[in-house]
Amino acid sequence: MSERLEDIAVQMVAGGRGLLAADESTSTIKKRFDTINLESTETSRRDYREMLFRSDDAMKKYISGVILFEETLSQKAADGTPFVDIIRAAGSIPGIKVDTGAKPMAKYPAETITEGLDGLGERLARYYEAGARFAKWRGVIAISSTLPTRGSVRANAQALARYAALCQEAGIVPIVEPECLMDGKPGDHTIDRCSEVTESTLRIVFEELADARVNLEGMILKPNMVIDGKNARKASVAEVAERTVKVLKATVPPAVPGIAFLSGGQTTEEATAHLSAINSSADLPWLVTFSYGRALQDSALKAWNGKPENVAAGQREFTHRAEMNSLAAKGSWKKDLEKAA
Ligand code: 5MM
Repeated sequence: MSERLEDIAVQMVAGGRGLLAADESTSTIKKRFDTINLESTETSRRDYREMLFRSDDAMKKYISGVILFEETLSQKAADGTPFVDIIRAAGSIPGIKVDTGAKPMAKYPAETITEGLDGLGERLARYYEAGARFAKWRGVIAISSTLPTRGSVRANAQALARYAALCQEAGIVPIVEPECLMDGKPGDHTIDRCSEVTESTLRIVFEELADARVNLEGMILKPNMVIDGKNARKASVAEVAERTVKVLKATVPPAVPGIAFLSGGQTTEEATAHLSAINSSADLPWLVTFSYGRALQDSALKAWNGKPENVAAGQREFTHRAEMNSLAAKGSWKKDLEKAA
């Protein structure tokens, strides 16, 4: 496998394959497990993730890489095989979330700044040794009638750019994730407001990436789609696709090899339908795929329900969602395929 950043970046988004975001921090995975009344322990987290990573068909055909939480990068399956080896054996690339979370931003009420830059160079060297070839950092941008502020967008964009430069020096492809929240509070913003905020955020992010001398060919962008807030009316699939493509074309240079969307609180089927419609648009200058957390995992988590006898059922659900999203990454998903399954 090539170790050039540009080649790894293309491998992450090409061929209708996409990324599995399995990097839930300990507090987020606890929330997910609460929905199935399962206690979050090192062992239950291992069992759940082993179920996903050992879904052979899904991993080989549809998943180009997995974003891991630090604990999982060095964790072993029940039989002692390192997770990194299982992921690699399926032809998929191990990656790691390296930010330490979005924290309240001083003097900016209701906004956050993502932390984790101190000592990041040394951590990246260790993650590279452990097998990670890409990383992820998520900046969170709140949307309301008065937010975000320019100060918070600028600070988050600068942190994303510093992180991306450090990754590239360490031989690791940075996933740059500026998430303009669909499901923040109050979440009643219109698609127009989302479009305006996403466009100005991406402009600032690319300014900061240029100032930080980040090589655009050796990175992946992980943006939100342009969509109504979770508590607002729902625009049609065609409108979400059209408006998302318009904003991305206005802001993302074609030198960026790939865009891998987050799902952000959309239902599993919405996230697939939107991705497929986006990929049906003409003349996209980048490869466009998924980097979903909830939209790939929700149904698998429910089917597994924390029980060893349900591993195969969980894997079937995961494989189905991965296949549907792979079709969407080629613009060829159809609703009937869901019903048929
Ligand atoms: C899987 O969730 C990721 C980690 O979240 P926390 O740091 O809060 O635990 C998250 O960053 C994720 O990678 C992206 O937001 C995409 O996930 P969704 O569920 O929005 O597709």
